[in-house]
Amino acid sequence: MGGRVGALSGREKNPGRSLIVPANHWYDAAGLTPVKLIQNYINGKFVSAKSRFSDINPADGSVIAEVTEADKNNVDDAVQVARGALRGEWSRFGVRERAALLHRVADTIEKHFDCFVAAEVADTGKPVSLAAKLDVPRAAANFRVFADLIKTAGIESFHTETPDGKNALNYALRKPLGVVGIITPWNLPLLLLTWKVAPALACGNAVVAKPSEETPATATLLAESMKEAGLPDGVYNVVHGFGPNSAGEFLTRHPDVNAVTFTGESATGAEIMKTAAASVKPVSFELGGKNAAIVFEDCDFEETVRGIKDAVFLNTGQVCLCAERVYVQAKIFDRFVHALKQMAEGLRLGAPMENATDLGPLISSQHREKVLSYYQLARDEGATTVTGGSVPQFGNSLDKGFYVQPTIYTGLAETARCVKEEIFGPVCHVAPFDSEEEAVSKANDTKYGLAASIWTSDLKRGHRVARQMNVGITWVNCWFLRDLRTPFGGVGFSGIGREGGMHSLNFYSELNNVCIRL
Ligand code: NAD
Ligand code: 6OH
Repeated sequence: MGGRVGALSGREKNPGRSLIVPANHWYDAAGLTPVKLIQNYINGKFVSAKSRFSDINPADGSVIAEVTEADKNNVDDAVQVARGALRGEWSRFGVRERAALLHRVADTIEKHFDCFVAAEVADTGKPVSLAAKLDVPRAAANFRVFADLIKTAGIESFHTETPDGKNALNYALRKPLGVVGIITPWNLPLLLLTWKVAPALACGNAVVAKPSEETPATATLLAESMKEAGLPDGVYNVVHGFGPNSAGEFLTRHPDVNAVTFTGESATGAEIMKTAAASVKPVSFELGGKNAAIVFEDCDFEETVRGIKDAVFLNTGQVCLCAERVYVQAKIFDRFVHALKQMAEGLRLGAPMENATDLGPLISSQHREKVLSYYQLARDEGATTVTGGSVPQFGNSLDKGFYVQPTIYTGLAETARCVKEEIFGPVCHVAPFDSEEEAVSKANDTKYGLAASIWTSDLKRGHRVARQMNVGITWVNCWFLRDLRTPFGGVGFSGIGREGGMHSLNFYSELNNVCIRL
């Protein structure tokens, strides 16, 4: 990698900032003419395909690049080379070598930090400050954490004494699953991809990744990091395309893919489960949410308002963990709504590459239609609009982007669709409650169960309420504060299984128990 000021669209709008864009797939052989072509990566090489689709910059609707859509043969090639790689040089990498390699991948991500940030910002429209603070550092951290963990992960062992007097030693061997299919969404593209790639490689698997069609760039850049770090060809492969009848389905249906790990919408998870069922593949699913925040009257008010502002609006509300339902104890309800409204109105919507920007656009025109249809529905369902509810006007090229106003509603019934369905935008409904019991009951009244946050100065209450939350992750007086060793996942429609720390290592490996008669 290396390169020069390049083809990413943020550049034109922000001439002051130099973006380093890698040569390989962004430029032709002379390294000068932008080819703006993002290709599949199979067996250590960039591979083209006949069918193409456009990678759109959500900040102004411009085309960033053309992307080659993998056909069935490309996906099959990727799976077969991954299978082959499992038998080759990669199989001779011991734990220490794999860990060292993962650290080198993290090093290359850090070395090409600006490049990854620029690519992520261009694809997603997220503010450069967020990509630089969250997405790219977390990608490097994902590799480092699993590099360190695999080195120290113990194996289960038991000294066995049977009732009839036999003695044995049992111990479990950790082996790779084989070829892992990885399907990821567009909201935190590199973060969520590496959250799966890193433990999969730590366990010795080979992977075929299918990033979202909306955000193909950083998965492709990662291929270059893998190469630079010395990963044998065929161990990390990328196929681009869509879901049904495209690369996503071809990958999940493929009989030689041993497991599927997926992050995305619950309905997509259900489809993938059906497809993967034919060959009895293990699945790990991180799906949608309709997360609640519960704000008690004894909370640290200022800190809580700031925390809820992040929980609702970070990444333009496009984080699976975002709070779309905020329950506030009646005594502080009016004051809280007013303070959150001021916070929302203080958020600076703008060009993603500007350092001062707090909120970028939504990912696509189609997603904006969805979010705006919920804004309309909220009004139809009788909501009071505290702030927002519409599309901002900039008077420049950003008007062609997919922006919406940060929005707060009150006054909806708990049965309203806007209180029940995941919107995935910068929007929340704030409702009052009287008792702790009522808040818990309302928060848990959902088919989802990903995350919850509880805001209180009473630590006993924090523990008590956390225990009653029907979710995979509960935060007390914080939100999205991550320790990568902890179990991460959801209940109900929010997912199957847990990833994080040993939970990831256990999903990405087969345990083979050995019993030795003593
Ligand atoms: P999505 O489900 O539409 O797409 C995710 C990925 O699945 C994409 O790569 C897509 O091409 C692929 N895909 C779609 N249909 C497929 C099929 N039939 N077979 C195989 N692959 C298929 O999700 P999205 O719109 O990209 O992301 C937003 C959703 O993801 C939200 O619901 C959000 O809550 C969820 N999400 C969950 C988490 C979590 O950790 N729980 C994290 C991020 C996003
Ligand atoms: C969803 O949009 C965010 C998921 C976050 C993680 O998977 C993580 O590991 O922090």
